Parts: sequence; structure tokens; C-alpha cells
Amino acid sequence: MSTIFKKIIDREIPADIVYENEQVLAFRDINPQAPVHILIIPKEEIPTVREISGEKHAGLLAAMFDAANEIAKNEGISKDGFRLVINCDKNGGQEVYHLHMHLLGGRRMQWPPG
Ligand code: DGP
Repeated sequence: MSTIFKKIIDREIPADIVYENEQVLAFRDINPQAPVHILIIPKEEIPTVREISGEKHAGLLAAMFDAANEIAKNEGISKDGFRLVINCDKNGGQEVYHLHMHLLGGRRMQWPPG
């Protein structure tokens, strides 16, 4: 089932898009938890990490990590470091069931994450 992120991909609702290529879209989180908080999503509708297989999605996963590195450089957070998070299902705290990687930076992160 489609989510609000599909509407962002299709430009049906606005988002602050910072990166796009054939496979991946990235935009600023509506509820930022750090000075830089960007969501990196595949254009393909994959609900959760559980639907990912290395064999089938190697290229897509590489594209998501390439996007993270490029955006981190563009946002000026690459040198000091950043955090990448993928929440999965209820216990992981997932709210939107379209796979997404959170790119968080611009401040020192805490651990454990809570
Ligand atoms: P998660 O809990 O991992 O499923 O994170 C979902 C994130 O998506 C959450 O940090 C808020 C963000 N979000 C939800 N709806 C929208 C939206 O319409 N626009 C944008 N830019 N972000 C959204």
C-alpha cells in the first residue's frame, strides 16, 4: 500500500528535496531531530527492511549509501560525522511504511538511542 512518501516522489505533496537520481530521492524530515535530518528513500515502494535482500537490492542499497555520503558532504557534516538510522516495524519505531534511511548530523548524537 502506498504511503505519503509515494506522494512526495510523485510531487503530489511538497517536500524540501535535496537529492534525486533514478533510484533514490532525499528530502528534509518534517520533524527534524538534529540540525541536519534528511530522509533517503528508494523510489521503489519497499515497505520495510524485511523485504530487502542483498541479492535483489544490492544496487539500490549502494545507491542509498552513495546518496548519504554525497548529501553529508553537501550539508557540511561529512568530516565531523553523522548517524544513519533505519527503523523497522513496531519495536524499531517505524511510522511510515516506505523504506527510508534517516541521515542525522550537525550535533553530537547520544548512545544508547532510547
Ligand atoms: P520513521 O519513524 O522511521 O518511520 O520515520 C518517519 C519520518 O518521516 C518521521 O521522522 C517524520 C517524517 N515524515 C512523516 N511524514 C512526512 C512528510 O509528509 N514530509 C516529510 N518531509 N517528512 C515526513
